Amino acid sequence: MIFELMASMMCADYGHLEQEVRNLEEGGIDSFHIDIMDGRYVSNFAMSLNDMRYIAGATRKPLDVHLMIEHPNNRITLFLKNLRKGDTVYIHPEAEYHPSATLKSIIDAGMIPGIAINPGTSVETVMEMLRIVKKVLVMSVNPGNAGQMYLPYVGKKITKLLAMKEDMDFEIYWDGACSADKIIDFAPKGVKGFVLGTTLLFGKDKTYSETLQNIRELKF
Ligand code: S6P
Ligand code: MG
Repeated sequence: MIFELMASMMCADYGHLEQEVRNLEEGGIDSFHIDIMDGRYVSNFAMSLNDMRYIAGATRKPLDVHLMIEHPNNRITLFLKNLRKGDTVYIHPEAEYHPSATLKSIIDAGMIPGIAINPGTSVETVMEMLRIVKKVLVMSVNPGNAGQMYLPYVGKKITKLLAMKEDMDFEIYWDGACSADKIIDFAPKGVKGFVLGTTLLFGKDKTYSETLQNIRELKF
């Protein structure tokens, strides 16, 4: 079964960031998930523009930039000019007055446009944007922190999105508390990729190569 695995880099060891990138690449990670937080849209500060720039320079793999910031349009060029064509940029629609205009800037810069949907956000409220974006990042925890508990009511929303994705031409990605049983359950249904953080990948007694290989060998 083909699905993508992204490493949530806010969970990495910043004392050895370049080595972390190398080890994840060697393990076969598909892309690097960059959680940018401004302390306003979410209460936490996670990665910064500099962190993103550093990782962009340390790898040729795609970046998956998740903007948890207020009014991303005010700052979008700062991010876009440090990314490569084919990288993904997710915004949270409720953080912007005119989210479709911000998505257009992302598209015009050659990046893949995405929206991130919070656990409490209904599909109905982002319906029009589903026709603009190529990726929908479904948050299965509230944004702001790694290491939270999965919120089970999100499963029904994924089922709803799965029924719409062909017609509206987008792919679904999972972010938050991703465990092996979630991949076993949702990859065969059509969820295209999974962000891996502390639940499955970081801070374990296995190497990244071992963990990623175990995931690739899951029985469906
Ligand atoms: C949360 C952020 C996520 C987390 C990821 C961590 O605001 O968007 O990308 O970093 O969920 O994974 P885990 O397994 O620790 O929840
Ligand atoms: Mg994220």
